Amino acid sequence: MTKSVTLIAALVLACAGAMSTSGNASENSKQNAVAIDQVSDPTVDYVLDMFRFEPDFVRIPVGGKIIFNNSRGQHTVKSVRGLIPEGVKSISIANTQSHTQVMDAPGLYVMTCKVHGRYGMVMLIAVGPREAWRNPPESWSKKLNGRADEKLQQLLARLEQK
Ligand SMILES: [Cu+2]
Repeated sequence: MTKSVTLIAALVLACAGAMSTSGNASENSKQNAVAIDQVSDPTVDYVLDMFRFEPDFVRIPVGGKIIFNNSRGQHTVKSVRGLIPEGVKSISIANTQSHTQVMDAPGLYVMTCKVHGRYGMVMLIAVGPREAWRNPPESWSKKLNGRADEKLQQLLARLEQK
């Protein structure tokens, strides 16, 4: 009796284990892929929100993926020269509903929309843990101007929060 109960329990556990393994796998791949939309919303009161990436600040692990959605019409995604880790190829996305970018190099990535960057359409991606960043903010020599800079400063303030 005890033996058969143990056996059944073992079988149930084995099944649950198999199920939770596959469940975790899909969850992990989801966590490692973050979708960022590009939004135009002329009804908002706050000027920096009119053209925006959503979300505009993302932390992902090294090797994580960003799915850039809605790079259409006037919206584009463009890495800012000097504000991505050294040695990383510049990122430029346009005329596509969805583009998946694997973020292999740890560091900070400032991205903008070529058309709306001057209205503050700027976003920040932090890849990997701070200790691993190749280009922490204190190493930056490049500055943005106007509303783009205003927005970037807000994003950097959020970077400081845990
Ligand atoms: Cu845009």
